[in-house]
Amino acid sequence: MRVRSVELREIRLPLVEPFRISSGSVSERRVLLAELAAADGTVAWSECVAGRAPNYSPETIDTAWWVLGEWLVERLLAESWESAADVRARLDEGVRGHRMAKATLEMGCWALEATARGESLAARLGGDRTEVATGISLGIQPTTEALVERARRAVAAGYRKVKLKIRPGADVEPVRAVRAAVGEKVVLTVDANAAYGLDDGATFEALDELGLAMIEQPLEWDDLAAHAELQRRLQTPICLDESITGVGRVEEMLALGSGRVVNIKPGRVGGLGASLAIHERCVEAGVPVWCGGMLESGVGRAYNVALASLPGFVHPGDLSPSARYWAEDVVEPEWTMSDDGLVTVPRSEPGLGVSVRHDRVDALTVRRRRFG
Ligand code: OSB
Ligand code: MG
Repeated sequence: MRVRSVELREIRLPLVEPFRISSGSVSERRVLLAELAAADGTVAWSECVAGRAPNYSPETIDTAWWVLGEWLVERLLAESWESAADVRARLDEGVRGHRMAKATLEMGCWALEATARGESLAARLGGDRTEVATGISLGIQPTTEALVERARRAVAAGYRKVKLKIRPGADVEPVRAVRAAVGEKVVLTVDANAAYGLDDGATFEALDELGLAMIEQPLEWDDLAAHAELQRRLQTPICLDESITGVGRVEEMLALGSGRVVNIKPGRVGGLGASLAIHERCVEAGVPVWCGGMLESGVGRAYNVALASLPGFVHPGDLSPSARYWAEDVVEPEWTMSDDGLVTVPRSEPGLGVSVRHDRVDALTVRRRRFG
């Protein structure tokens, strides 16, 4: 295929409530959307997961906007490709890092390819599920009571996993309170977003007693050796998020024993090709994976849901329905969840299975740039 034009846009989407993690808070999502058009007329939308601030990864929406415009789009427009699986290598030539920016185009190419072949994205990726299990990620709350209330509501709504964001000073006590409120049977996890060090031993010992399904990214985002040291001391599996930037980091994790679960976010690892490689390697090694989220709009969510339909995704994903994030999404139909925590994987139409509401996207657009 050959991509003939790319239009980048930034839209602003207010969250229904602010989302706080250990390293920062967001109340309005700045979302970079891309519209790719192929020479044969096929169109696909994709989304960049980078946020306003470099507090999760070094990338931001502004670095992505810049590197796409300066380096990446031009490269994609220059040549045709046999398979979307080949696009990443081309984007990597002479451009280090910037995985979220690269993923924007790479993922769009998978959707173009699926659409042109008349296949759903899930089918194109090799996923065979018709629905995927969903968990909720609850941000840090001002009080323990507020957190307990949200956790109770999430369990009542049917979510199959409840993940609590933690930071030093808001960890053992609120997590213990949630565990007491929801009971032993609820799958509970915590995500520190790299807020701790190996010297926080007492906190980890206490968390280790709370029956958590995993502790996500407790330590420095790029320190696999420290995670290996911590994993040796804990019963609870460590799940790596920020640390896994590609399949090479999975090899290192396995060699060092840095974790026992992997959170795959296609944006973080540079696209769907890398996600498939990580999935495959983890299945082979017996490491459970699940699909993380980055507060995506309904566009990015379509890619995550399709990916989570693969067999190695054994834990519920951070794939909440549209209404958990937005008063109104930018796609139709909006993403919904059944009352037993399942999201339907679109399989009956080619491509993403949701359409972009152009009127709404136009109204929310604060900048746009067209190439080709
Ligand atoms: O660490 O998983 C994370 C959101 C922004 C940045 C990092 C993370 C998250 C989430 C959100 O947990 C999950 C979701 O999209 O529902
Ligand atoms: Mg995380």
